[in-house]
Amino acid sequence: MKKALITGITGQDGAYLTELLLEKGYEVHGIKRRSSLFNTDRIDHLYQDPHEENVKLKLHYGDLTDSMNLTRIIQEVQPDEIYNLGAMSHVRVSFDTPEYVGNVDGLGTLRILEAVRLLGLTEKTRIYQASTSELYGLVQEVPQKETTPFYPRSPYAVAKLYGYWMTVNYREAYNMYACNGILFNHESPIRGETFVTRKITRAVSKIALGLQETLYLGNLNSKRDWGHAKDYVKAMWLILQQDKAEDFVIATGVTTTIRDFVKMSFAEVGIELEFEGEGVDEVAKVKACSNPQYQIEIGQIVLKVDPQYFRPTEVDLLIGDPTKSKEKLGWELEYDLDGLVKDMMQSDLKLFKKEKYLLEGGHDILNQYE
Ligand code: NDP
Ligand code: GDR
Repeated sequence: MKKALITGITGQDGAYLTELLLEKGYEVHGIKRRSSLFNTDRIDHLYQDPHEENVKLKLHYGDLTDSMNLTRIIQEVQPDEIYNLGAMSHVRVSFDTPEYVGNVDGLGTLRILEAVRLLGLTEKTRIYQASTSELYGLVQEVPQKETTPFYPRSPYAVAKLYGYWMTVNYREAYNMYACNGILFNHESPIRGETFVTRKITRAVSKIALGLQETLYLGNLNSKRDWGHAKDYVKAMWLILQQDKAEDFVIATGVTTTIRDFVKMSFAEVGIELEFEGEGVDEVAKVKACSNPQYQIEIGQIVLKVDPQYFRPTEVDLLIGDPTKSKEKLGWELEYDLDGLVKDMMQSDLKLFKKEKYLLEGGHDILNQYE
């Protein structure tokens, strides 16, 4: 039975990857940060009581800033595969915490690579590094592929650039099986609530149900190549199953503006929008509503721009070329953007219908301690 160790197991990708590896018969170990509240919601359905026999999922307390902790866990687990998904992954927030991001996202990667080397596991342990399309930053070439030059535009991307090159360097210097998956944006119903897609699908659901009036967003013009996280974790696994360690771009090859993602999400609840104005004055109003289940006023302003969400330096256009991953890995997509939006909207509608039902029954779950 193969053993995998996942950093960032409590995150979006960590949860889907754990599910996939357990299905494939792996013993999965995850590193989880200590927090004052439980933060295992995304993997609770996979959790097994450690007192049971034959436990296939084991959690270890740890942190990517703590070399000794990482080294001890890797020594204990002796993993066949390490997936380094742990990171402070929010681009906007990285401008507020640049040093921390350098430590976790940049040096954290080095700590994993160096632990494997020092423990003499270079031949046994394969390493996947969660690299990102943010490395491309300021547009140098479209679509972006494995050979496109990097130009990072945020502390997050600069830290990830260090992780990228450390992974390449350890592969070349010590002959380690260490690879970068350069993944373009991927989303899902369990995407963090402050990334733009989830912020939109949550707000659209609440607006349709009469629980919120307006959604505030930043730059509506940037373009992203969005896929479904379920498809992308399959690529991570495939990257570690090849004869030769290599880096791969994982993307759909289709790009869409934030504005169009908003339109698509509203369309899921039968609401058609019209956009007016420009820049910070741009708004979206309800033009028509074809679903009588959602009582919304025609002309209601449902979207406004708030400059607090603008970034000091923006990445305007991401569109990836997945040719290499399709040809060499045989990687295929199950979800297109339409399928992704549907999946996210269905899940958030269900969530907020439950909230509405409780509110109507006099249970304000958001203010339960008042
Ligand atoms: P999430 O933000 O959902 O998850 C990040 C995970 O990292 C969480 O489990 C978090 O723990 C953990 N983490 C954060 N800081 C530390 C730390 N100091 N030590 C240990 N663990 C830590 O990210 P995703 O699942 O979306 O992304 C997974 C990885 O892929 C990240 O590295 C991200 O940068 C990268 N990536 C993501 C893309 C995407 O579109 N989703 C695209 C390209 C790359 P906690 O739950 O305690 O906060
Ligand atoms: P990104 O994702 O920065 O691409 O990083 P995010 O969803 O945060 O932003 C995408 C684009 O939307 C614009 N935007 C807003 N973004 C947020 N979060 N909130 C808003 O209100 C808002 N309004 C407009 C942004 O300016 C940006 O252009 C994600 C993360 O998962 C990274 O970890 C990963 O490496 C990359 O994707 C690939």
